[in-house]
Amino acid sequence: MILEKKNMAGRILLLLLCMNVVSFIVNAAPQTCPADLGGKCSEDSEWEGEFFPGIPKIKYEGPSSKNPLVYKWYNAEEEILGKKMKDWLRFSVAFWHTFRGTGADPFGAPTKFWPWEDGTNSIAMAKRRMRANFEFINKLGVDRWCFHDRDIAPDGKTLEETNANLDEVVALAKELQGDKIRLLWGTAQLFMHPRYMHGGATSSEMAVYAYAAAQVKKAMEVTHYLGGENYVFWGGREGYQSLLNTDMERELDHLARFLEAAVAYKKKIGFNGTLLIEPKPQEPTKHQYDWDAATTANFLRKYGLLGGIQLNIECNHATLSGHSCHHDLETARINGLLGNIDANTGDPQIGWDTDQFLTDIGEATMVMLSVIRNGGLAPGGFNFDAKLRRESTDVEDLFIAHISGMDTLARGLRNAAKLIEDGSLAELVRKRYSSFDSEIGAQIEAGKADFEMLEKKAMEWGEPKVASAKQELAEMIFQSAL
Ligand code: XUL
Ligand code: CO
Repeated sequence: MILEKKNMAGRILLLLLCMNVVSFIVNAAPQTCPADLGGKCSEDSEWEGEFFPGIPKIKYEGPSSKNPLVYKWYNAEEEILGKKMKDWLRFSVAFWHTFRGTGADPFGAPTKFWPWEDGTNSIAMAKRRMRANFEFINKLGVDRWCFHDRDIAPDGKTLEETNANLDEVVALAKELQGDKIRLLWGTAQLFMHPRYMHGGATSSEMAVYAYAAAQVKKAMEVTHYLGGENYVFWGGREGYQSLLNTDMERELDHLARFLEAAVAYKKKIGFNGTLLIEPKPQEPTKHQYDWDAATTANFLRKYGLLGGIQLNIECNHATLSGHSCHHDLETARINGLLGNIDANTGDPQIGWDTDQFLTDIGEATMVMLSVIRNGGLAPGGFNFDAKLRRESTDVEDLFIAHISGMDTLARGLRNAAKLIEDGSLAELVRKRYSSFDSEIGAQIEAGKADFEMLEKKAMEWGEPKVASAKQELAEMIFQSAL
């Protein structure tokens, strides 16, 4: 009997589904409030009260605190090497991970069901998420955020409608930013939609190139409107899956034309932010054109784009390209291109972009050595392009992850400052190259030593004495600062 009833209900559901009635019922009344929220969400879809009611404003308590919701190393106003910690670090929350990350992976469904989400991608939902974002930023006590156009506002049926959706959400973001919170950077998402399957600026389809240009134009306009300090290009699909069907030279030429047009448009609208390219070697494409800092620097040099564009180095991208984060930071820095850091780390055993919060103090210290040598990152900063693990599902985990990432970099800053103030590491390096401080060394470095002269000297001096590199001593000095 029970079985019969179930069968009957099943048949009715199937029938309704066939008639598209079920989806009609769902679509007819787009949800604007979570079903189980009771009084928290009113008719006009505005959220009442706090999004993070149990979380206080995060304060500095110092290293001896056992409270997970305080800073132990990051003390925003404290001065290190003549600059406040907050000005060295310029932290930013990445909207896409913190507010659009669902925990889904290629093998599993979403695991995060934040209380303010209603399962839709409506404008009302986008606005509510934006409010959650700013409450999060305020409670965390950071001053900056970053976004992709499509993660803050839903696609419409046409580009005009999509732009109007974006404008509506951006207007709210502008209001919520007030005069305290800044947009570190905005960017256009040119990788999710199927139209971008061959790339945006490097697509084989001219109409897609045009669509990508229109999307970037709009994203630059809203970034400018929000007072953005930078604008980022991450070419997720600007690369190839096979060289057999790809005209690499033509695609790279197109990418350069695209960036030239962006530089021109930036000037036209009076946007003074820095344009940044974010290198990544692969994922989702087999080969991405902006493989690493050196490849991207060469691309900029070849196409005469140096001066107009800098680099946003992401640690997990650097390690995917076979370098350390420190290597890519130094490569960017010595080329005068270090503009911003996407702060995260990968996993030594997993071969993809795991986007984890950095917790390795040694790595953070090396990162901060580069940042200090660069004189800081401004107008760039540290954007937490990092996400919770799929299995971390509490709202407080969002706070704990950011606090831990911020404390790690703050600790790196303190350690790097210690190393610089102590001076023994710099002295070790200086000594190592001291033979170039001689008269002939100075001539070599000035480009005034020809081969004939050097041959004469080599014969006169005989077999050179070669000193130890002192690597273990360097490692010992470095460790002593951690
Ligand atoms: C992807 C990545 C992006 C960029 C912005 O690996 O890092 O989120 O930072 O498009
Ligand atoms: Co990134």
